[in-house]
Amino acid sequence: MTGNNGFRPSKHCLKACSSFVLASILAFTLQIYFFSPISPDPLHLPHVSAALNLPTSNKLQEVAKIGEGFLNKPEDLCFDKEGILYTATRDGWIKRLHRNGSWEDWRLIGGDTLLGVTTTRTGGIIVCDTQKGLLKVGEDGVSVLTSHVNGTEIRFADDVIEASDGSLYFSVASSKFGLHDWYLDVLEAKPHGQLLKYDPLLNETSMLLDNLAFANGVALSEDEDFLVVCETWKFRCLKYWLKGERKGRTEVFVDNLPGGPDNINLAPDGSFWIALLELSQEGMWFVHTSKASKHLVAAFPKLQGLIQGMRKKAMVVKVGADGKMMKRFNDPNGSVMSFVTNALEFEEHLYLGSLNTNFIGKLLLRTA
Ligand SMILES: [Ca+2]
Ligand SMILES: [Ca+2]
Repeated sequence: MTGNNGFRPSKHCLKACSSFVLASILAFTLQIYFFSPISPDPLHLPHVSAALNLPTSNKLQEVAKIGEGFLNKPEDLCFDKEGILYTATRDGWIKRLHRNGSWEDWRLIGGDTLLGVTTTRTGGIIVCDTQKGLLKVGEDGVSVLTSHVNGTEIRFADDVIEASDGSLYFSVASSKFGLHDWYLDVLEAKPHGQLLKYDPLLNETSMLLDNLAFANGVALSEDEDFLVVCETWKFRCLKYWLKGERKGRTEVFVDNLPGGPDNINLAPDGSFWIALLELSQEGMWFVHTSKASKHLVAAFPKLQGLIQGMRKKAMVVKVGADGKMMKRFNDPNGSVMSFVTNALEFEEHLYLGSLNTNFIGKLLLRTA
């Protein structure tokens, strides 16, 4: 009797326990699906690119570290005509490097949301603030140039370039997710990016393109006849014609890049330097092809850190004005440079910005 009495409650208990576990799994699954911040599509991964035929090198490990310890994750940088370097850092500063090698805390904007910068012909710089829009920063202070397009607030302005007529072309990476949720935009894999134009004479902002897949770097061609805008998670850059018969038309500039393109800069020879992001670590790409994995990662943001490959590597490529791959530099294990977001050529050196360093990398190009 005792044995039987002892057995019945434990069977009962087992049943209750398994019901509880099943109910928990169901609740957990419902929680992940119905309260998910994303409604994902599968991400189409790039085919093997021509860039992979270029030899990999450890070239990015040869950089000199400039401003080390003084620069908190300098995502982008630019030079003015005097050769002064400007960068925006995660602590809300615009910092600059003078010709004599001295760094200056130049202007404090605040926040941790500053990204792309460019110099202007009339002096000062323009900076993308992912919360406020497009800011002008000069000796006389900081002002907001534009914060709305078509009556909607501009969120996540990412990169900007000035044309010789003073027009500013800039990207909005995502109109749905903010800077700190950028990985959700990649997981969702729906195009929320835009290419905008600010006309300083009319003080108007207009939309040139929308439905871009995380619109990131923006550069002008040597003759300013076209813009190149990077679509990070389509692993490609688009060409938007500003002049000639094809004005207003869009075509693919380069695709099947071996990483997600971040910022892009015109090189002195008319080609372009592009920083590429490793969106996932090797072996983890399945996350981007499975909706269930995407929901799971979106529900537990800490998982993103385990999947992302940006902090483990760095890669930049040089692409000709015809879209042909010319060079490829790597830090294959991220031991010196990682999460490189920008590569800008100036006076025979390549300057590398990053969202994972406390310095700007400087690489001599003559021997590269
Ligand atoms: Ca830039
Ligand atoms: Ca960027």
